[in-house]
Amino acid sequence: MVNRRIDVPRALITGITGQDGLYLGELLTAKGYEVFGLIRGQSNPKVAVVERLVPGVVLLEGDLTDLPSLIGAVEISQPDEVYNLGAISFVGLSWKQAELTGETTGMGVLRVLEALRIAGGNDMSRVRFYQASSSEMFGKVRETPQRETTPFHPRSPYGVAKTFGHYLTVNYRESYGAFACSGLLFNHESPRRGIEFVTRKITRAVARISLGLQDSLTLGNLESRRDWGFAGDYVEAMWRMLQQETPDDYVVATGVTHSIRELLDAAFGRVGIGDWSGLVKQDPRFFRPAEVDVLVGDPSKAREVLGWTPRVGFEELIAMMVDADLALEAESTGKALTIR
Ligand code: NDP
Ligand code: GDR
Repeated sequence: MVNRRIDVPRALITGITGQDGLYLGELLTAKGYEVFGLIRGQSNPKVAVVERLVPGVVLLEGDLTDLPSLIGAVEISQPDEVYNLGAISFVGLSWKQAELTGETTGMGVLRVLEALRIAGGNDMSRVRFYQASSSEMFGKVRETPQRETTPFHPRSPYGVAKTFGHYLTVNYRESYGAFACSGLLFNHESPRRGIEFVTRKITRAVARISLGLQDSLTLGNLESRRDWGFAGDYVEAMWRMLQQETPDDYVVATGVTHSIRELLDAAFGRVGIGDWSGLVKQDPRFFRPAEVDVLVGDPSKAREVLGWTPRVGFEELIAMMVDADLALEAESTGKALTIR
């Protein structure tokens, strides 16, 4: 039984154990929210991390593939705001587990929206909803930079599932008057990024190579370009979307694009290695069946309407990640890695 506080706003976050969930939980706690987080599995090892970083968080058991558990989470938390961050979020995995990606990343959005509709007795006007949409929906881009009106052409099962979730969010806004917003967020990173993603894979390897713990790094396509920002900045944009008078969709990006090669320059440069060519290998198993070659977002609308601008630039972001991995590797050599 949860003893609800009645004097503060309440937020329910799916995906609270992920990179963005942790930053958002911290942000909302600092703003005085009572934070509820959906947690999945029989014994989720990330519970301790969430409870340490988001003090006072109330964790509710549930899964995006299980509608009754979502209805239960909504009924218990009675949220003012719901942030749907939960997903299979790794694009590479989405080809290998396409059905699960569809169920979680796509149908999961439907289930959260239905949980809100059912728990609200068909009244969706009271709760504000944020959907974590993605620049991967642009895929094979037809306009540069990408903005809210740019047509979608997703290139992976993940991108297709996110596109379903995006249109569903728009549809529930139009069908039921839901205060539902879709954030079209470009890549955002941090020391809390999962090690499967290319930024963290590189910064971790650079730290380990410079400490003599690893000889080389194996990657896939070095030519693709992404618009990389700092996750701590991006969760602020999510919150701002739900504080507006009317719901809408926003691109959140830095407006600057870099290649994987430039990422390697920045990361190896941080530890004083100028020529990394002998340290980086390529392997076909890290190439994707269909690639998104170049992404760069136009954040004008977020800047003008939300008053949002990114604070951390590319070089600073990569330096922050390399430094954090150096500290982590030095501290935990020989032990299992932990999320900070
Ligand atoms: P992470 O991969 O770090 O976190 C994903 C979260 O989803 C985890 O908390 C995970 O829980 C949870 N999850 C996975 N499957 C389920 C399920 N079946 N039921 C409930 N929860 C589940 O992602 P990020 O924090 O980086 O991203 C947050 C969201 O934003 C995602 O939806 C992602 O697709 C989207 N996005 C991310 C961008 C980025 O650059 N980071 C850019 C644009 C969109 P567990 O820990 O238990 O596995
Ligand atoms: P992305 O991020 O697919 O953009 O999705 P990721 O870091 O996985 O890939 C970025 C680019 O790097 C290339 N690449 C490699 N990628 C990985 N992971 N591992 C490698 O070894 C490697 N070598 C080259 C990829 O081909 C790609 O071009 C992220 C996720 O957070 C999504 O959930 C989110 O929606 C989008 O960002 C915006």
